[in-house]
Amino acid sequence: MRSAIEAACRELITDRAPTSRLREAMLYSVEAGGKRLRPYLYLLHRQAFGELTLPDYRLAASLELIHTYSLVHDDLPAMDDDELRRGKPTNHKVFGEALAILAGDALLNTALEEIFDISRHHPEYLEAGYIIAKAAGASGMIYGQVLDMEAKADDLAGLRQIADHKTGALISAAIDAAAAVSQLEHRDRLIFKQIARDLGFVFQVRDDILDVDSSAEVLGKSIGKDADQAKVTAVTLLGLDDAKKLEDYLIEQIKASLKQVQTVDIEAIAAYYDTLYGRKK
Ligand code: GRG
Repeated sequence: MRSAIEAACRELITDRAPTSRLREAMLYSVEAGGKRLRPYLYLLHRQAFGELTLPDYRLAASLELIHTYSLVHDDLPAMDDDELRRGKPTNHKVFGEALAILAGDALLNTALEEIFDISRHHPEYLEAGYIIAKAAGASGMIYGQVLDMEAKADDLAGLRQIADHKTGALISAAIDAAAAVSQLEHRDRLIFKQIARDLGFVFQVRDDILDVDSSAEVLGKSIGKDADQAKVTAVTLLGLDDAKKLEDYLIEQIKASLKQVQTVDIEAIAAYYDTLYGRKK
């Protein structure tokens, strides 16, 4: 599935961006690597909820393009000012700040063009497109980034609010978009919304843990940034041991929620979630 996702990402960009330095900059960050978590979550759930069809790969790739744009912009000097991403120099270090901004913009726009294109041919994808666009926007990921910049969190509720938007929104959208296309039964859809919310938070808590408990070689990005920037994270708020306890608690919540699902075979989903818990990168 990974190679299918990566082929679809490349196709989306080469189909829509003419040969140029802009296309190069877009491909550079997408092809630098990455876990492909969001497209994989979409395809995995879509497969479990229904049956995968051709547009699913392109919708999944759109999620990865949106995620990659957010990383390119997050690394800019005006934001996190990072030099390393996915084990490579960040986009602006290679292409300059102006082109990195435009490459990020173009990745987002390419994803939205693709989602519109899929939806005009297959109206059953329209709701999924709306879910994804909303999650990426001013009440979702971008809002989360602003909350994070303003460092408003000084308790667990504040931390969760940031994580739910900055990290959780797109992860949740991947799962809920799959539910929408598959017309998942209402009760199970609500359960998966809760699961997705917890999964986004546990993913962020692990990210906070790795920032103090890993290395740049393993992660492919700078570590210790949270402390440098005096960011409030699960680790700075709770300490490393309690952050790990919070992670364990969230994992138990997800497992309990999965047991409530009635109309879906959850085996493959549960097995994949298990690979995310305690991830090392
Ligand atoms: C700039 C609009 C805008 C949003 C930025 C994604 C993001 C929001 C900021 C990146 C910084 C960060 C630590 C975000 C938390 C989410 C997160 C863990 C992102 C990294 O995602 P991975 O681990 O990355 O899935 P790969 O490279 O594997 O795809």
